[in-house]
Amino acid sequence: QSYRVAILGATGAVGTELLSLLESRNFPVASLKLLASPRSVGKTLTFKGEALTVEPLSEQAFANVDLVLASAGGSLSRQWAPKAVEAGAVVIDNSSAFRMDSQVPLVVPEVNAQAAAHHAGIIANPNCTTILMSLVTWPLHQVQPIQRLVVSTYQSASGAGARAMEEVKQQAQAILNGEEAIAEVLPYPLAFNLFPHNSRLTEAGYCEEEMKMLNETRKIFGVENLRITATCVRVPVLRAHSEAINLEFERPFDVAQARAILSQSPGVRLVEDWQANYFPMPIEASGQDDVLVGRIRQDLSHPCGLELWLSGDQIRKGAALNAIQIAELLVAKRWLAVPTLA
Ligand code: A2P
Ligand code: 11C
Repeated sequence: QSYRVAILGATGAVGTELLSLLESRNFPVASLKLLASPRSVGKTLTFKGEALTVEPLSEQAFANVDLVLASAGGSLSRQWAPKAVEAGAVVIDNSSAFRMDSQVPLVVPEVNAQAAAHHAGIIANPNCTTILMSLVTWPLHQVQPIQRLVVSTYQSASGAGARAMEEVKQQAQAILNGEEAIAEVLPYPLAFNLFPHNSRLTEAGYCEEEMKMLNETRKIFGVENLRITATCVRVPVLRAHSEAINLEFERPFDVAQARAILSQSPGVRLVEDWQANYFPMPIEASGQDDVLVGRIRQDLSHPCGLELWLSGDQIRKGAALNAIQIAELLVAKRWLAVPTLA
């Protein structure tokens, strides 16, 4: 069996990766519709050697579509995902619009695949930093429940979209030419700089990106009161995010055991050469499916603490790959249907 697929936001950083993963992973595509803004309508993108023309969003766009992969931002998802479901499609949504909705499963297939069984047409793809962190910490949490998690992120420009990636390159070029770096997409120049994450600040003093890490991890793990805190920072890297994670357990977690567990965990690759001081780096994580983890060590400030470091491709496992894995899961389990009301 094959499926009629639409990509909403097909021309974006995540959209183009969705297109290429549908092809490289041989997803059973019967037909493919590419949707983007009026700016891109008429452009062509290639799928399996065939040029497909980008179409506009419209009331009719989701007719005769089984699966929508949405990555055009929260407000468009909020507006269009319910219409797509009404038209009979299942939506895998990469935006934050529905993630905390109790009717909407929030899924990292290696962690909580079963949650996807109970959807009402929309399944949410978590925030990228949250996906990378949960993939790496879940296997340890299975052995000993995490008591407290402290994370600091080093987030690439790609998290702010294709235009932000272009902007940071132009800024670097400008600075090398002795010119002024201009910031239009991101709030400040990112080249040769960094700044606390550019999402809106909440009253508690955390930005939205940090709150997403807290709330989404609790939902994915199914641990409502998980003690977790985050500091998110944008760094001048193009497409892979990195994270420094401190975990506290009830009892000491043997470092060799943690290493053995992570070297066998799905979607994770252990990258550690202590002699060479060689550990995960965003340039090496870019374009990779696996999240790279390493620098696993005992926290010297706490007998039950563990430190680790990861780098993962924000556009792949942080977004498009996770969404495609959810789609593959729905196909394999025969969950790719909008439930009808009895
Ligand atoms: P476009 O390329 O035509 O602007 P990114 O996250 O990389 O910035 O990508 C955002 C995606 O969402 C792009 O494909 C973009 O299309 C699409 N998009 C933005 N605004 C709209 C809109 N009003 N209608 C449909 N798609 C949109
Ligand atoms: C970033 N993670 O790097 C963000 C972008 O909730 O999907 C994606 C925000 C989200 O800026």
